Amino acid sequence: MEILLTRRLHDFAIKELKKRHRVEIHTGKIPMPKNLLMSKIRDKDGMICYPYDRIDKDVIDAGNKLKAISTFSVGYDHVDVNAASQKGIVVSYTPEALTRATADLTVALMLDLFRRVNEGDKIIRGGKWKTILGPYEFLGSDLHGKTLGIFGMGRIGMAVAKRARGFEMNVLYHNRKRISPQREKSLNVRYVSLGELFRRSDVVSIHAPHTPKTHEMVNLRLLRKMKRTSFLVNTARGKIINEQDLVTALKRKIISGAALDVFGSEPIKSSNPLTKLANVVITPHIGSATIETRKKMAEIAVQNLVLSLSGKKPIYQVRAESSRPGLP
Ligand code: 8YV
Repeated sequence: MEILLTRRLHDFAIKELKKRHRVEIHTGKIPMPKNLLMSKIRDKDGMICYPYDRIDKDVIDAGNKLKAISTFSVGYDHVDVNAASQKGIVVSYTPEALTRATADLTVALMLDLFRRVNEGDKIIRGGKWKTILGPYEFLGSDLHGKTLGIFGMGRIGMAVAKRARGFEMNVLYHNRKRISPQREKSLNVRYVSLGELFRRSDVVSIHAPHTPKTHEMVNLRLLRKMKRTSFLVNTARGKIINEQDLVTALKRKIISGAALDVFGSEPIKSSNPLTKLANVVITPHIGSATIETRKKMAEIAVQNLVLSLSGKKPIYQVRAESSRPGLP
């Protein structure tokens, strides 16, 4: 069969695909312009795509022979799953593989906010470390005893909760559905409303999927509920936050700071107002970017595609939800 990779993948993964199928790898502009994507998908049976590829209804309809879409990600807000399922196209993804790596980065960002790691690095590189710091200078705060609010208690949210216990933090959470009492007990987490989560937490960390419901859900109204000393961390999807509102909240010191791995539109430009704010830590969407995790993701993305194309169930299939028409 004919397969499209919207960018190069690990050599072992390409070799594996080539054992059974003909593979075309896009090497030009990333993401592929929509017209090019629509023309390339026309004669393909399957594809491996990424979160920045917008696989909307037009693209899906252009894929006359398309049977399987395998995304190299846990997020699938870029694929119109309903449009695909209506045409019998199997959509698969790579959860689990990246849970720990993303949770680890979340903790790294949280530590950076609390202990001003990046800021310290910048001070030294900027030639501004002139004297040994005194007892009241350059202070951060303890993680221990602080309240972490997890918005979205799925796999990654739970992995973050586990890590937070190691730092002796109190953990609150909000989720579409409350998790079981046994799970709450073993994770040592308490369910609260979204408003309470933002009101009571010293740091709120986002781990919800991006859906029409969560689109720009974190806005000024919600940010105003937070304590002036609190922080926001986002390793999920940028579009869950209204970025302009966040900039306002950071500029007006409505919250103390933010650490962001994801943005409304990526890559962000150096002119983006977030890059000008001292109370912001930013990383270039690296939640899953470890050698081990990306290798595992490649293995799964390939297996998902190969299984789907041979008419079998992929390892991880995305199910269509009638409540989620179109793309957010
Ligand atoms: C990306 C991600 O897939 O899993 C997700 O949802 O956003 C990431 O793991 C990765 O950065 C490659 O684009």
